[in-house]
Amino acid sequence: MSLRKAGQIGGVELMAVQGVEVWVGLGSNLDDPGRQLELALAVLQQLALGDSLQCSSFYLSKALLADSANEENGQQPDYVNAVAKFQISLAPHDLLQQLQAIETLQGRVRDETTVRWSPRTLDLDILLYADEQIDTATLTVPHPGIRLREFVLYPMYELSQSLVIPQLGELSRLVMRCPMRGMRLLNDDGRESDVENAS
Ligand code: A4P
Ligand code: MG
Repeated sequence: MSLRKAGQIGGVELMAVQGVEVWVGLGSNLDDPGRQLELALAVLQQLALGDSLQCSSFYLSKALLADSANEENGQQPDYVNAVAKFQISLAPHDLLQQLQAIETLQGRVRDETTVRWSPRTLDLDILLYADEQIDTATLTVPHPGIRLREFVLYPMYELSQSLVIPQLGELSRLVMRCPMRGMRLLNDDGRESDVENAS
C-alpha cells in the first residue's frame, strides 16, 4: 500500500498517494444512460494515471430497489452498469469528492427530498481502494453492495478472474453464487445479448 502522510493543513490530513489501484462502479438509468457512462469514463480517464484505466462491457440490469421502495420508486427504468479499474494518486475521500463532482456535473440531483435509490443520471461508487478497508461516516470500502449485485460482480470478473476482495474472498466464488436477474450485455452497437453467450 502506498499511502503516506504528507502533513496537515487546518486539521485536514494530507495524504500523498502513489499509484493506488481503485475499482469504481458506474450506473445510470436516466437521460441516455449509455451516453452518461461514456461521458463519465472520459472524465475518469483524466483522473487515472497514464493509460491505466480499463473498463468492462456495459450491462443492462433491472433496477435494484430499496426495501422501502414506494409506488413511485417501484417503477424504474433499467440501469446501464459497468465497472472501471485504474491507478490514481488521490486519497480515498478525495476520490469520493471527485466522483460526486462528476455526478453533479452530469445532472445528478442529491438533496434531502431525494428518495433512496431513486432513478439517477449517474452513480459512481468506490468499490475497492487497493486492499484497504475503510469505514467512516461518508465512506465504506469495500462497497457494502458488492456481494449481492450482479451488475457489479460480473463486470468486475470481466476485468479480473483472480481477484480476492477484502472481507469477501474470491471474486469467482461470489460470481458463481450470484443470480443474473436477467442482466443483458450491451454490445457496442447498443444491441443486447445474453451474458452467458458473450465471448
Ligand atoms: N458512501 C459510502 N461509501 C461509499 C462508496 N464506497 N462509494 C456514501 C460511494 N459513496 C459511498 O450515496 C450516499 C452516500 O454514500 C454518499 O454521500 C457517500 O458519502 P449517494 O450516491 O448519494 O446515494 P445512493 O447511491 O442512492 O446511495 P447508496 O446507498 O450508496 O446506493 P448504491 O449502493 O449506490 O445503490 N440497480 C441497478 N440495477 N444498478 C445500479 O447501479 N444502484 C443503486 C444505488 C440502486 N439500484 C441499482 C443501482
Ligand atoms: Mg451511490
